[in-house]
Amino acid sequence: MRSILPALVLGSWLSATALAKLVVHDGSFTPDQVLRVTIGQIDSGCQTHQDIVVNGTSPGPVLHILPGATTWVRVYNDMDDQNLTMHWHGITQRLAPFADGTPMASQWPIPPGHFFDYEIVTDKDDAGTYYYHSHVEMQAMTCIGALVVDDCGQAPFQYDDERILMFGDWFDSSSHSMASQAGGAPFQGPPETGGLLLNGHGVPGGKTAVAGKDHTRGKHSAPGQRRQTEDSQCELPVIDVDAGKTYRFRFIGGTSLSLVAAAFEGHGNMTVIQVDGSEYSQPVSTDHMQVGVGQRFDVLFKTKTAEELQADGNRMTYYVQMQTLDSPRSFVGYAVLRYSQDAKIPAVPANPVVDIPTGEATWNWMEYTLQPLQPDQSDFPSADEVTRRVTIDVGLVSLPNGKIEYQFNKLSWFESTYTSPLLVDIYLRGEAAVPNYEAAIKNGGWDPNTLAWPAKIGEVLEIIWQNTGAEADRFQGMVESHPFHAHSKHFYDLGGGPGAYDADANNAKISQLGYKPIRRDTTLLYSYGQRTGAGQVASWRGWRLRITDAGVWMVHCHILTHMMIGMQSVWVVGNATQIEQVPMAESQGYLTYGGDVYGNENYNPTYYEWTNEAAKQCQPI
Ligand SMILES: [Cu+2]
Repeated sequence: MRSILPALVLGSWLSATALAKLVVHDGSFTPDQVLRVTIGQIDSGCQTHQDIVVNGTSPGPVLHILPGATTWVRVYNDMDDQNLTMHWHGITQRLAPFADGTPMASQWPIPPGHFFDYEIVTDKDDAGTYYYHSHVEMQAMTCIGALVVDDCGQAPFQYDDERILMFGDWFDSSSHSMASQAGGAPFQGPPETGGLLLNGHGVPGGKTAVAGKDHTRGKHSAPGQRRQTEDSQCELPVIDVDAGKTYRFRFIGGTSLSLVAAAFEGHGNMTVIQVDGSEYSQPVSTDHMQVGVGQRFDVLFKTKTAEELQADGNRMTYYVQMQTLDSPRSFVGYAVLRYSQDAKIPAVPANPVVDIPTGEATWNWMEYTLQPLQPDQSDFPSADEVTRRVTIDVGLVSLPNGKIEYQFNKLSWFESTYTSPLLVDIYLRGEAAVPNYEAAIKNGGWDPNTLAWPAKIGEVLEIIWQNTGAEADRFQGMVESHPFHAHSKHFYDLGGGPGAYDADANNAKISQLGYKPIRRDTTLLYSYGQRTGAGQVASWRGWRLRITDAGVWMVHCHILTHMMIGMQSVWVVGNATQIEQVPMAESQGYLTYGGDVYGNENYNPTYYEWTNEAAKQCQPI
C-alpha cells in the first residue's frame, strides 16, 4: 500500500536484509504511533506551569515497538514559535540516516505547524529500554518519553510484569528560558536541580508533600506563570506493585543534569539484567541503582510476599529514596512503592530511610562489571585490533564576551555552528562537505574546515575522554562528571579512572579480570572528586568500537546545560558515496528547511523507507 516504486537493492555497506523504497504518506497511510508536541500545562513539583508536552503530558506516552521492525512515528510540531526534532535515544538508526533527530547534524528541525514521520528501524536483538526526546535546545527537559523495544519471543529472564522508572530534574523555569540563560553572558554559574522527579512527579526542595488526601486540581495558570497548587501533584510519586511478584524495572536517566542514585526501603537486592538496551547482561546483584543522564538499566525486583507484608505490620507502602550524586549540593527526594491502591501515600520522611553510598562508591559502581549474557556473540575488539586512538581533552574556557564554553580538543559545537545540517550538506556538495581525514588526524581528530570528526568504515577506534581542570574564569581547576552519549552504533566501555589514561595498564587490568565489556551508549567520565590545575589532566573514560555504519552521528555530553554551551561533536562515518544512501532524486524533500518531507494538513510528504527484513522473523510475546 505504501510502495510506489519497486524496492531497490542497496550498497554492500548495508545489511543484506535491508530494502528501501519511496513512499507517499497520503490519506491512506496510518502511522504506527502519533506524537503531538505542544506547549501545555504540566502539573509537577507541587506547581503547575507551561512547558513542552507530548500528547498533553510530560513525560509523554510510553511507546512500545518491535525489534527487527520498521516503525513510523508521526511527530507533529504544534508549537507556535519553536522548532522541534525527536531523537530515539539508543536506537542506532543506521538504516534511517535522516531520522536520528539531531538538528543541524542529521536533519532540518520540524518547523512549527508541520509534522515529520520518523522511521525507526530496529535490529532483531534491540529489545530493551530506550527513550525519546527532542534534541533542540533544552527541550528534552520536558519533551521526553519512554520507548520500549519489546522482546522478540521470550526474554532470557523470567518476570511477571514490568514498570517504567524514569527520573527527571525539576526546575522552576521553562526549558526555553533555561537554554537562553545557559548560553548567556556573563555566565550565571551552573544550575542546580530544584528536585528529582519519578515519571514526571516529585516533591522538590522547600515544598511539603501532602500525605494521602484526595486530589483537588488547582485552576489553570496563565501562560508563563506558575502557581502553587495546594494538593494537586504535591504527593510523592507512586509505583504500584503486587505482593509476591518479580518485576522488570526499566530505569531511565531522563534527568537534565543529575546523576541519580535510588534504593528501596526494606527490600532485598535487585538484579541488573540489561544496560542501555540492545544486549542482555549476566545478572549482577546490587542494593542501589545509579543512573546517569541518558543511561538505562533494567533490573529484576522481587516484591515482598503477602506473608512478609503481614509480618511487617501489614505495611502497604515503602519509600524509594532518590538522591543526586557527584554534584556540588546533594538533593534527596522520595517516591513510594505501594502494595495496595487503597493505601494512603505517606508524607516525605523526616530523615533518609536508606544509606546510599556516595564519594568513591559512586565512581566504582558497576565499573568493570557488566558483561554480555552471551559472551560467545560478543564483538568486543581486542587491543591489537585497534587502528586509531582518538584522545579527546575535555575543557572549559572563558570567552572574551563573558560566556563560557566546553570544548573537545579546543572545539565546541552548537546548533548554530552550521547554517545547514551536515548530512544535507554532504548530499548537496558531496565529498567537499565530508571532513578531511588527513587534516583531522593532524588536528586532534576534527577537520578545521567542516568542524566535524571523520571516521572510516572498517576502522577500530578507541575514543579516550580525558577530563581537564577548567580554565574558565571563576571555575579554574574545577572538574565535573559528564555522561557521554554516542548516537548510532553502541561502543564497548573500557572503564575509567582518575589521572591520565594508560592503555597498557588498563588492557592488563581488563585481561587480568577476564572482563568482557558489554555494549553501551552512555557512560560517565567521572570527576573522581578531583580538583586540579587549570588545563591539567584529571580523569579518563575509554571506549572501543568497530566503525561500520555510514552517516552523520553526534557524540555529546547528555547534561543539557553542557550541550547548550558547546559540549557536542558531530562525527561523519564513511565517504560521500557511502553516506548518500538515498538516491539524489528521492532525497530532495530532506534537503531544505520545511521541505517536502515536512507535511501539514495540506501536504502529503514523501519519504524514503528502509525495511529490515528480519522483522518478519519476530513474533511479539
Ligand atoms: Cu557534561
